[in-house]
Amino acid sequence: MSENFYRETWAEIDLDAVEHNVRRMKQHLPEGTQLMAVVKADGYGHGAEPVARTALEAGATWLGVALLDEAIALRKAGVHAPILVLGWTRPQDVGLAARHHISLTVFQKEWLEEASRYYKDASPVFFHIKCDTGMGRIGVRTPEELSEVVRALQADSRFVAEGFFTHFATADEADEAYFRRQYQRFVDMTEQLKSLGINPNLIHCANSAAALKYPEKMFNMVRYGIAMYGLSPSPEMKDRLPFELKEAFTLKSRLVHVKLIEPGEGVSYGVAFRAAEPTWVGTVPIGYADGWQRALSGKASVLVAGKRCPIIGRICMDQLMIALDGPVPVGELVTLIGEDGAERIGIDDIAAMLGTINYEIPCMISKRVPRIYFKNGKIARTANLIL
Ligand code: PMH
Repeated sequence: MSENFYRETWAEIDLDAVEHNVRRMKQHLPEGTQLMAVVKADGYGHGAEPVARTALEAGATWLGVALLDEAIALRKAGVHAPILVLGWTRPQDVGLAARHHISLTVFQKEWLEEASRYYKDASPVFFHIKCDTGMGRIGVRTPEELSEVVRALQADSRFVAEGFFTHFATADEADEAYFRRQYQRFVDMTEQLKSLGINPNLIHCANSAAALKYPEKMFNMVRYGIAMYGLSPSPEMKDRLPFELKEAFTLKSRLVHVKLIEPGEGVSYGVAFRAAEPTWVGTVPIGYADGWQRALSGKASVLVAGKRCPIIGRICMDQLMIALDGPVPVGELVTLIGEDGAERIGIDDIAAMLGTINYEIPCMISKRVPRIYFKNGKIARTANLIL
């Protein structure tokens, strides 16, 4: 299928879907609201750089990552757009961030004092102040803490307050009470910020859920993650989306072995499956080391020639077995996530089987699974992440 990987298991990333999801969100937001494409964790497992480039072409103006390392990787790949590191960075790395024109999140006065001592250059460093309005993760929590952070920032003339933001804990839930409280706290803190004499260019609070539900109230930027990848922020929101989201991630493989086993014969470690009747068994070269978790054993199915085939026995490190209706040739396409004929296995289905959220599913598909990128319906590039 491609020159740069040699295995029969791969993920297909539909960049046209990402483009659609960004364009529709831009249309959904009031004119002038900026869109930050959240591409942390290698673009939620889809690939940070291709997703970032696609999102920027479709109208995003900022990129969001969790770590300075992720931001530098994007710079090294030649991405020049503004990037914000959403998590905590070591104060001694402030110079590194500045050299790469990467904006940092701050919320600790001691951090700013330390960073000020470490930083030896004259060029400005751009910060977004994070406030904790109820997520309970990182951020200033009180008016006193906010004043202290602002003072520490103002104490170094090279430090620029470029943004002010918070993050919601429950924006995807039907009950809005906690969300409203967080929103009001954020409004109050933005007022306090003004009274302290700083007016950052960027004020942002929305994740996908908040941007989908309350586009008019989201200040001048939204941070767009899960829905950019075509996934609903929660099962509750799935039937109430304001526009269609297109899922970007599919997972495919090919049968590498097919055989008929006799009644009484077993399959895989521990012989958790034993044939009750003559059974056609297919071997698929994907396993838990690819992120196809062992906990999916006995739960997930795959699609072969438009039919659902259950995984039988335990999922191994690199392979799993499925029950086939009848003889199928080696090399036949196997769909683990995606559509085949009238059948479809969605990321949400796999998440439900594992008792987790859709966010975790593409993130768990390991680097050993090459990614193929589609643009304008054609293969645009392939990425073998381990070679
Ligand atoms: N902003 C911050 C600070 C985030 O942590 C995230 C996602 C987003 C924006 C995007 O949210 P969305 O994907 O719901 O649109 N962060 C996480 C997280 O830490 N765990 O799951 C998602």
